Amino acid sequence: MSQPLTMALSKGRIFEETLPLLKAAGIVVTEDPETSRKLILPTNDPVVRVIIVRASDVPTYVQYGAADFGVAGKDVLLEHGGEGLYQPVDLNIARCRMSVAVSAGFDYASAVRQGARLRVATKFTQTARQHFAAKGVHVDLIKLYGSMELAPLVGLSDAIVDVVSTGSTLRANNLVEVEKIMEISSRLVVNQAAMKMKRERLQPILAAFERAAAAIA
Ligand code: PRT
Ligand code: MG
Repeated sequence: MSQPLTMALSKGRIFEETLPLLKAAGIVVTEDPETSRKLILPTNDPVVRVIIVRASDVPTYVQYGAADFGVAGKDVLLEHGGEGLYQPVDLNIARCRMSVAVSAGFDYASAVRQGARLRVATKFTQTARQHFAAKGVHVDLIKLYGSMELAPLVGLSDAIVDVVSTGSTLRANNLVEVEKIMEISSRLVVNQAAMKMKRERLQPILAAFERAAAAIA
């Protein structure tokens, strides 16, 4: 008797970088989410399927057991809170850093020193709140859902908190990275009930992911 398994992934870099890990576990996704309109993708293993969701929705699907496991960035997991999830493996994929950036002319050091209220635009309000609270800096957080780089350019905020990889988006918009908050990579997340009930099916996949991830590190 084989238990069906559902894995939640987002399109783009997480899907692309998870494919080799799946391959190490003997799983091949047989449709391409970039060209298929299907949200449920089959694999070569009749009991394993992949659902395609927004990156920030992966923890929610796994938390409620709509997916048994999935892959999510640490940035997304910190905002979600991790309730109902095991995070057994750091996959070392989709690596980037969470940073503070400001307009090239803005004197961040004095703004922070003088104890003025800093206006910070971000999608990552939990992470930003914690970071500035730990520094004792007063902030007004402005929640955005994307294109954070625009906010300082049009006077919506003094600073942004965003993930950065090459830094070319910041440079293209005349922004400067003034503080690194943390390194980010993607984690395997597993529903806590599934970890117990479907352990037999999940364990070999987790082990293969762990071995493949160690090889990337
Ligand atoms: O796109 P959507 O709104 O659905 O969600 P998302 O942007 O969170 O999804 P996606 O697929 O873009 O990112 C998934 C995960 O990849 C994130 O949760 C991060 O953990 C990780 N990751 C790694 C990144 C980046 N690198 C990255 N560069 N996520 C986003 N970016 C953005 C960055 O914010 C910048 O605006 O890409 C842009 C270009 O970055 P530079 O520095 O290379 O120019
Ligand atoms: Mg994106």
